[in-house]
Amino acid sequence: DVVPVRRALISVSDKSGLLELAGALADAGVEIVSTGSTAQTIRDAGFAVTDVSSVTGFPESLDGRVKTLHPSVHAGLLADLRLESHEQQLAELGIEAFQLVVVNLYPFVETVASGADTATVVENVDIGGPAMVRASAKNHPNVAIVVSPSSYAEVVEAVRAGGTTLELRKRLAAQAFAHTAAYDTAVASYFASDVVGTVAAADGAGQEARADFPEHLSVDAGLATTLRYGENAHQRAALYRAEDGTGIAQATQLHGKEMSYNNYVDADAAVRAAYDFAEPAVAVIKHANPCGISTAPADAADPIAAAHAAAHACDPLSAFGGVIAANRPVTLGMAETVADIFTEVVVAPAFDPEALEVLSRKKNIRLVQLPADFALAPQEVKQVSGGFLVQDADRFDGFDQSTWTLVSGEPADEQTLADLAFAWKACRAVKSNAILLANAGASVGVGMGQVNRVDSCHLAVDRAGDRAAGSVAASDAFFPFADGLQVLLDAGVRAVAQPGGSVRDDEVIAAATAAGVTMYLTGERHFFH
Ligand code: 93A
Repeated sequence: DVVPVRRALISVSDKSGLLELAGALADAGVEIVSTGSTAQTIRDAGFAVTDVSSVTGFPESLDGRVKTLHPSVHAGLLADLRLESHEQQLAELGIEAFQLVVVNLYPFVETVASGADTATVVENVDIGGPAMVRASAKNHPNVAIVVSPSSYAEVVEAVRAGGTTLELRKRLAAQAFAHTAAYDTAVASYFASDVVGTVAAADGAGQEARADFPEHLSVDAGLATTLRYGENAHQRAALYRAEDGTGIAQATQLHGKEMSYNNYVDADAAVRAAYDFAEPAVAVIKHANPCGISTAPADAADPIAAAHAAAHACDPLSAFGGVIAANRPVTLGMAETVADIFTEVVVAPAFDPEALEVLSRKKNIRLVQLPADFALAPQEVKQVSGGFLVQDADRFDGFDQSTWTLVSGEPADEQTLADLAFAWKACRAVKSNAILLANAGASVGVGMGQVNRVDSCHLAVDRAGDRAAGSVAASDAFFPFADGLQVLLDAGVRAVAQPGGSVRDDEVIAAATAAGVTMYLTGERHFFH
């Protein structure tokens, strides 16, 4: 079942590793047939190459839309040479078979993510490429199909050793079909959703809202998308994109059902939380609050997967149906874990191709990609009845822990300081009154949105369970009395960071001191409502 390679068809958009491959095939005496710019690249490097147009007897036409879509190519891909009749027909037709096909497709997902206009996106729907990939994969008893530069080395080795084995060709065929399936899923999602690429005209509600919109945000009605409904099914809604190009409104959906109003709100909160960290970080959000936030241990092999696992572990019960943001590309490792958890949305700066493939198998999960130059919006707008409130976004720009004041206990060691810095930043993503317990760069208990700080402390401690003892705590605003802090001290926290500034700071500090617990005042409040 070893098939020696005499003739290869190469047509690639991603030209990485192409010349090494062409050189190795040329050395092995393989004839290379190739398309447009792929042929040019190979020829420029000094290797012999046959233009596909001389095989088809037909020029590459319609701006490249028709290059390889021709019986002279496809009969050469599909002939099953185990059958005498196929061999005979090829001979009669004067068509030569291919034993190796190397194709990667027009960069559709990347083109969508770049914010290209609809015509450009549509032009990047590859037709001839997937046809060759699927034909070759079907005919794997005769043809080896390669869709990724990461397979070049293995295939070259096989060519040199006398040919490809059935085991290899079958494995490559499986990758090929998975690849075209994921590709078509991305294309289908693009066409199915008007959130993506095409900008729907705002409806009447949108136009009226536009008239009242703060002028300095320069929102253009042309940049609006009508959403299916608002927070509830009976409310009309639209998304307006600010012209400054910042924030979640600029994200591109790669897969899944249309983004809803609530999805946008939660995705925004998730991104705001994850992007507070320079190191790899993941936030899992429900109802605009974190179920968990985590960075990755320094020695993690797959940092973003480790960060996700720890963020999920904080409160797995609440994470059901959550919205996840990662501040690094989603890896296969992270994707495999997420695929097992019911998740509404995953937002990230990128998805590794294998991760996209795994997650795209889930019909309902929404995969949303942030632009490469993503920045959070510099200002926040909140609607109150009859008007808008506008404020500078709350940021940690120039975060400097050395400005904190030690007011109780021993100075924290390096690990505790790092944990306090993490807890302090993570706490900012929690709706007030916010208390966040953390350990080893991950939240272990979150108390959010209560109308008194004591209840938030109880909630954080209850959620942390036996992880409360030995954790560090952060509070988004000062403790007005010692009672809330006492809940944390009784639970055994080892250190606390809070802004200070209460008229009863002395009582609060005395409680920490009596418990022998380290406490720092940060001097800055981070309410989030
Ligand atoms: O426009 S197509 O759908 N029509 C074709 O006949 C065709 N043949 C190959 N796209 C086609 N391709 C794609 O062109 C390949 O999948 C590959 O991504 C790209 C390589 O073109 P070039 O060699 O001109 O860069």
